[in-house]
Amino acid sequence: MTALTDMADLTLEDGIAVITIDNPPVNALSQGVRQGIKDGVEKCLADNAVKAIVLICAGRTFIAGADITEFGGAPKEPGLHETLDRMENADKPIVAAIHGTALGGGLETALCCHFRVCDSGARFGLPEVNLGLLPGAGGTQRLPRVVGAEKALQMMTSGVQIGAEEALATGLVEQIVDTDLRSGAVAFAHEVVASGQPLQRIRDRDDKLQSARGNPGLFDEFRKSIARKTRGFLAPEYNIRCIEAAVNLPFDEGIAVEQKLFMELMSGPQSRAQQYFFFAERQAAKIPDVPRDTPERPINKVGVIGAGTMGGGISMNMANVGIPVIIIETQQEALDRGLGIIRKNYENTAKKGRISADDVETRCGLITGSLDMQDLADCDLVIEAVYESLDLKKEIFTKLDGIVKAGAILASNTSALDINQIAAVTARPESVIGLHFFSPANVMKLLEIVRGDHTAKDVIKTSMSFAKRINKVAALVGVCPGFVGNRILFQRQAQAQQLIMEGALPHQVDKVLVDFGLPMGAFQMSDLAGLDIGWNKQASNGATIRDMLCEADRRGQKTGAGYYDYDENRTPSPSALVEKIILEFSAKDGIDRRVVSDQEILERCIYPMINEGAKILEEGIAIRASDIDVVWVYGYGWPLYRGGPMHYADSIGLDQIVATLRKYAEATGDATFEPAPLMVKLAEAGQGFSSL
Ligand code: 3H9
Repeated sequence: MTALTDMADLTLEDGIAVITIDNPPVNALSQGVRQGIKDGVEKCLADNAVKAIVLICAGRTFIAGADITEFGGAPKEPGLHETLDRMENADKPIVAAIHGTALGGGLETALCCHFRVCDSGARFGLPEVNLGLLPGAGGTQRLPRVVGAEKALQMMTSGVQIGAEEALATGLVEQIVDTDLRSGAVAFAHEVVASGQPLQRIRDRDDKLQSARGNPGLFDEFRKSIARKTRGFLAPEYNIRCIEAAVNLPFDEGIAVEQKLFMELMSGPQSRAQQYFFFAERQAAKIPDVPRDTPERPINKVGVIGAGTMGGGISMNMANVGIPVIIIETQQEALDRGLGIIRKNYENTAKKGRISADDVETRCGLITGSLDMQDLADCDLVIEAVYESLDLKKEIFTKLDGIVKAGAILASNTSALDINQIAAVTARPESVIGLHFFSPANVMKLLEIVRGDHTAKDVIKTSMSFAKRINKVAALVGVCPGFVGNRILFQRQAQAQQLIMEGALPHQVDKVLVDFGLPMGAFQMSDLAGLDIGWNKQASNGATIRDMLCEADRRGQKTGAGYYDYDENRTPSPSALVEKIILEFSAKDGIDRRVVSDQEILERCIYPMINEGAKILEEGIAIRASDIDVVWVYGYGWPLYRGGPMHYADSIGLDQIVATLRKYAEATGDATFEPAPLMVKLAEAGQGFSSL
């Protein structure tokens, strides 16, 4: 064996050279890998004893892409293009042997080999779009030449992966090896040599592009089909343009289009934000005082208290990954309704073809119901998901403590209440934690995990791993009203209310927020959640706009009216009645209404959120600024291409945020605009949250 670099080595046996990449954890195409491949190929081409080359990876996966940590730095020789050109132009066959995930630059590397074999678990994808990019090493021109423009459009605009069988069917791989991958690939290389077959260079093919050439509407139809999902993102459109170039231009011209668009994306703010977020998400899994090797408690059975919208959604998460769940309700009718809704949800998913009819039965079979809390005795984790009443939650936890086996974790899905007070009613506060799911709980990716004063480290570790197991992204936060997500949301909602008193109307505020990239505005969100959350009919005396709307039975979407009027399809339209109520309120408070600009709406809704984020950091409620961004992207649909509120603040400059907050503090006299000391300190030092 010859070491090529510290990330690659070469062996030669019976005429077949094997270049092995070893760059844990994911064999990214770091400088040492590129150098190793290039040097290895050149060595083999110069050596008459070598008849063919196999490119394989050690560890858990084939090359999973370019090394993202190298992005933005000075280019390091050799470049990926140069390396891949050397491979594709080689006059000896090169066979890629693929296991794990061949992604991004990894798949592009494989596409520059002359043949590809894989094991049965291999997966393939060009996920650059998720980093705000497009495949920049020829992938945009080569993938459509292998799988066709239609499939390439789908893969490159979503980043979706395909498995080995599909790769074989589309011609992306020549063979699935069912023995040891390395020996299978070497045997394949021997066959290629023996047959004397010509080397296949994907750049020279265009048979798979013919159907797209005969279908001029293909691209615009495709654009329409993804418009809603990709609103605001640049990269999907740029990927499409590259595939159009692959279809309509010669290979080298297509590569030139790819290069130009790649550089544009790479130097733009969207990709910077999306790359930042890639690492933010992974960073969130790391808890400084809870080491990786902290033991975990086994979770084989889960109990959920409450069969309402949240309880039902939460339960589906477990059933989706094969964990049995028991749901507890107080009334048979409520239990039946909850179980019925779960079944309906699954049936709807099956109708869309996303799961099979068998899956519906399997998942529903994993969810049972009971009216008896004693049935929770053997659960490893119990998640309470009843309405937000501290007294009720305390009562439930007192009971649970006497029923559930020792060592079990007791969790509350509260979105704002004090976990410490809930834990204090039990004899095992170390086993109590907050698991805050976001609605719809079976869809939203975020799990805010709330650590109480006494929560044990193994309970935190178990909860973080459990989140991953049920396909959630977890962010660990501390106890304060509203934790990280809702505490920041309260600021925005309060400003939205204030803005409509001063002169804006709900639809104007919402439009600004939606144009910014959020999935819905402040008032649309209130209508969706229900204006009567926390509203008390008996105590209501028309003191707020919300009171007035609830008293008029305008309690949100569910009653067909709230801040907006809704038609039978729940399409909102501005309400003349609501406008009248708002105007009366302004008059009553002696406010002289004025025209509020869109810029003021944006700054007054968003900057106090950033300010609250800074306070949250100061208080140690969040571990890192990037964790706050994870909460807002996955819990509230903050546009990924803006990275999250804290990254957004850094991209604008904290000095500017501080100055703007001070301007509003002075103009309104509202102390919430006073910038947090931490932010002032960073701004004065010319730094951002990312420097913390
Ligand atoms: C590209 O290829 C551009 C080219 O087209 C053009 C170039 C000219 N680089 O996710 P995990 C780290 S763009 C550097 O927890 P999993 C990650 O940060 C790239 N580091 O594991 C983490 O570090 P740590 C296109 C990377 O098993 C560790 O590896 N490719 C990279 O759940 C484990 O990661 C992609 O976008 C990287 N490329 O999932 C693929 N990838 O332990 C991105 C990972 O310190 N990667 N790391 O926190 C993935 O999707 C997943 O990591 C993968 C494994 C599915 C591979």
